[in-house]
Amino acid sequence: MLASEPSTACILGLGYIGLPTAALMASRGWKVFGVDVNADVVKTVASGRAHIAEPDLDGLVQKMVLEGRLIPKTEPLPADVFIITVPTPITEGNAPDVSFVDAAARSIAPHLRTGNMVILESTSPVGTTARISEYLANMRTDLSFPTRAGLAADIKVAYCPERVLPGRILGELHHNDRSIGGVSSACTEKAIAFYKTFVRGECIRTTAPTAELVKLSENAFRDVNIAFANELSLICARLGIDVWEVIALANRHPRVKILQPGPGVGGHCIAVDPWFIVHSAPDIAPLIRTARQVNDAKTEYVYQNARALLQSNQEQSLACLGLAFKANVNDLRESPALEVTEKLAENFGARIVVVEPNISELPKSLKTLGVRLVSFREAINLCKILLLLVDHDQFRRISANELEGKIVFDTRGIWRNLIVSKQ
Ligand code: SAJ
Repeated sequence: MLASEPSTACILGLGYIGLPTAALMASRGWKVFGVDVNADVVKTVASGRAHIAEPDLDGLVQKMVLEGRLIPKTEPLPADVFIITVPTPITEGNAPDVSFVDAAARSIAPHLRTGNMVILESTSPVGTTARISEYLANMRTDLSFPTRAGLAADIKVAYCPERVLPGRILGELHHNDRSIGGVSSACTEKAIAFYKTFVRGECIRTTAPTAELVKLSENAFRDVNIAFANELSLICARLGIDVWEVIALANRHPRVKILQPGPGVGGHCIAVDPWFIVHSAPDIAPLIRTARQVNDAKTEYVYQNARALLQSNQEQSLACLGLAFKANVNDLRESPALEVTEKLAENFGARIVVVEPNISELPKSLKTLGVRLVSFREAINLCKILLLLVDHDQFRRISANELEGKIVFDTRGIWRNLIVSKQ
């Protein structure tokens, strides 16, 4: 860190982005107050552990807490830089819910001093950064903010989205390029100097609304492309063609890169963020909206087909292989695998067993329906029907012999060379 740089930061929200960012900044010389409204999270971090499973995070958190550089708190404290990394979910009607961002802004308002910077990292609808600047200006009339005072404002406000991939968060936080948009150009410059203290990727100047839309566009782009693959998988199933072979061969074209079909799209980002764009311009976003619907419909398709297999094999059990939203993570949020499993369990109860190597306990919703969590080997011994929902590495370690005599529904195509799979 440069000697002239400010040295204390306060990060609001110790989740998938906040905690790794706090630990990484602490390791680059910052004194970081890590704030979370959940006292259990604060307690876990204070004991030197990460409450989320992410490679290398536990060790780094432990080291930074022990060295006194990462200080977990339930309330914000005065700092040079405030970074908001709280969740921005969607409502039942697919509208953005920015109430956690507003609450975080409210909580830092009393601590702001001239020279401070507020950075929003949460994925947010276009206009949120300027709105937060106004929100703070109304709470702190003794200070000036860039939406009203421009370059000379006492407080600088900027937007800088994260774009890290769960499973590779620490490395990507350090190496990914960042789009950084201030409410004024002075805010942008100050935010760039800040990120350069711990990011090795390029820090690129833009405006706050552009940076907000860049983040949403990245995830909507991926969602639309996965929807294409999922739609293709339905077409191939009807025509009796192996979709994975079609994609592999089409991708030999130098300008074609089709993504992979699956049981739908999960996680807290790609299944959510496109709705922020649709919400901001509903009459002119039919493609983005339809992609969401296509991906959600794929989950229903998988459920209906698995249900039919159970109905036509009355005496048999079915193993749901994987609950996580994607391969090799323990995150079950917005997981299509979990959704399919819950619906099957509601209808078939104890005929369903689950294998999820990344968790030690089933979610309550499944436990109460009589579903058991078993090992991969046990599931193969117990069940005639195997429903592959997540492409965890462990599920790749199986031989053609072990699949013999099984009814296999492989939604990820990882066993396509072992059997004639059904997508
Ligand atoms: N999926 C498919 N087919 C594919 C690729 C993914 O069905 O070909 C599914 C996955 O199984 C999963 C979902 O899509 O259910 C999302 O997985 P992902 O690995 O594509 O993305 P996330 O949600 O883990 O992280 C994304 C990333 N965004 C992009 O790649 C554009 C990440 O860089 C962002 O930082 C993150 O969202 C975020 O926080 O917004």
